[in-house]
Amino acid sequence: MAERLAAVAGLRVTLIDKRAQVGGQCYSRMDPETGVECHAYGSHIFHTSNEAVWNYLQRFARFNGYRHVVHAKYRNRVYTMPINLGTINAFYGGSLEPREVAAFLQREVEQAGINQPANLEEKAVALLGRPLYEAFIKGYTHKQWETDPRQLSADIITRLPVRHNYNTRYYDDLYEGIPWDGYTRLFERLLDHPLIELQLNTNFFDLGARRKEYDLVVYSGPLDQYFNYCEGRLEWRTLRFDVRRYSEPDAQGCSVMNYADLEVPYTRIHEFKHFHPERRPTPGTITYTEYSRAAGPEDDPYYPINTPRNIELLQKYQALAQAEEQVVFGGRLGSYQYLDMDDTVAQALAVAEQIIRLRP
Ligand code: 40K
Repeated sequence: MAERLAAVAGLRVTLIDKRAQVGGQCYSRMDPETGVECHAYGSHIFHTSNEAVWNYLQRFARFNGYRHVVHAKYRNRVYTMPINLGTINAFYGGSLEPREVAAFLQREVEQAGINQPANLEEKAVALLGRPLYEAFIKGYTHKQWETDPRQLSADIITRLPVRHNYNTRYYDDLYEGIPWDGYTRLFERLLDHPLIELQLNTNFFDLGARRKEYDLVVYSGPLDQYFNYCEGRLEWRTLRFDVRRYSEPDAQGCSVMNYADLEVPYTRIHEFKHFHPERRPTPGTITYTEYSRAAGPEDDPYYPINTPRNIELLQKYQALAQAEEQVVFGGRLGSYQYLDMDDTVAQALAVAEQIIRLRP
């Protein structure tokens, strides 16, 4: 939004961030010890089918040819995700052909005998059958949300993608890639405009009377914090990463390995060097082991938790936000919505355009 308001409308923009760096959760940095660029807040894989968003970002970055594939370990075997013909054949030790998959899954589902799924577990079993659910959904979902899937709502999933072929690409969008020289460089180029001033290490809530110097505020912090949590706190999941460095070139052989067993306390391991196959090889590597937990007041919010309580709270805050003059709320934190990077950009472009069109 800063780039659009400055470059298109010639408006002066101050970008305020409490962190020491730009880019929010997309921030990436070179690890000096291994020479590997790490996504400080977990893996970010850009993918979109939105031509406008893709074309817009081409001004600030070249994207490499990375194509995301997710591997998953379960009981000491490795599979690919989402569930595809390779996963099914490896898991059941079979050699099904594409035309046989639908009938095979139907028999698995019938065996489970679930008519009216009452929770996420029953819904998933009604879509996949019990063995595939128990291997690939049960433990992983339990760890993500720290909740037994029988306690989660069935509406969380409407469908579970199962590929009846050996396509292992995680995303089916038209465009995909990682910025050639990293996400942080993308943001630096985006913000490199004489009308944009950066104020890092600055808490928006410490502005006090200086708030009045601005005609418009674009607020992308937590929605409930803006209103001093007056209706109660919106709940989030946060992630914690354990960093490990290796003096060998490859630790796990792929960028993201999911851990499906409930007994393994972490959810995923990220090995960032695999996001840049085009870069010069390095003798060492670095991994981030991911743990999920409920966000406390001091933790970075990552994922909204869409329980009835939070949805009800959100509606109250949305009403307050509507009534707030000269403030627009946006982004994942400002809207309490899980947003992919491309949707976040699309939202920002649309709101910026509206502001520019309606400006006095
Ligand atoms: C959503 C609403 C959630 C929790 C945890 C880990 O891998 C990711 O970062 C995203 C995945 S995929 C996804 N698509 N929509 C949500 C909608 C809340 S979260 N997710 N959630 C993800 C996720 Cl501990 C990953």
